[in-house]
Amino acid sequence: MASGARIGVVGATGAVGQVTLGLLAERGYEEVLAYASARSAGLSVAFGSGSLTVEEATPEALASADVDVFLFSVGTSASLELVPAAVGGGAVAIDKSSAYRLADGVPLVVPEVNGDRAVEHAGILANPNCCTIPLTCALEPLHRAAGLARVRVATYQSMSGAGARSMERLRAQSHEELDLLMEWDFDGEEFDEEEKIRLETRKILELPQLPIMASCVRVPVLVGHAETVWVETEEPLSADRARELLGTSPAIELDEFPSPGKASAGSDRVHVGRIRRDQTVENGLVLFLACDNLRKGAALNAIQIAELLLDRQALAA
Ligand code: 2RA
Repeated sequence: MASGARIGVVGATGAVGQVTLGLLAERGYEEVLAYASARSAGLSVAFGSGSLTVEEATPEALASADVDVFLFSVGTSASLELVPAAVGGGAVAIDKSSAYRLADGVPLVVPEVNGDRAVEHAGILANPNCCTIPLTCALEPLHRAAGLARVRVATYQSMSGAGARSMERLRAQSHEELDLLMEWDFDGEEFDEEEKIRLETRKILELPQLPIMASCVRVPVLVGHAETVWVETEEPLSADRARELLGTSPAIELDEFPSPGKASAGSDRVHVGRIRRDQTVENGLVLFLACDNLRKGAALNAIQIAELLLDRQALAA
């Protein structure tokens, strides 16, 4: 049983780390260790009805931890330093930063979309960006039915995507101060967030040439990312058939008017609705989706990847 495994949560005091601990407790994991930077070492974090003491995440501590799976939700540079140490100690690392997502030999996994790829790891697996995960959940059934020819996406991303401190900042703001933000790294044309959505979607769907453009903004919402998606397919696909296909996907919940509020109220699925014909192109559909970026967009997806591997190990034992 997966819940008998020993799990290390690195970045346990952050927004995603805390959701990860909550989900592990809900799923019955008992052997869980919490790690964070030196600044947070010694703090207590809630775990189920009790708490865990946070240990400092050093390469030495992770290498000697006797853990089956580490779930990393730290920044890219910390992942680059710590993940190899964790793997060197014999654990599998599931990393939520962008450090390894596009690396050859590192599966980039959304279990409902390309779960079969998880077994191809050499110690490290990557969890996609919190917009890529729901996007690929919606695109994959459409691709299987009619082939994707082109994708355009506009995102409306919540403050929790920028971390716990940004959530605090939003809570402290007056209504007059609220605004859209575009604070990702900018190369003069595109935000790195937009490039991540393109490159990760291509890798997950195994469509290296897929024409795909994203335009991202952050909105004054605490939790829950939303996206408008314009899809062109190679073969005709009616909105009714698309709705039927999406409705049978285990990752998706159909909703007439999806919203971050509904998607983040404890929902583990990607909420998809407003599925309609795109009247501007021949084989086009438009849909709207919302997803809890801390759960399915991050913590839950990583735990589901871990469980794919742990369940497989248990079956083989
Ligand atoms: C964001 N994708 O919402 C990121 C989360 N790390 O900005």
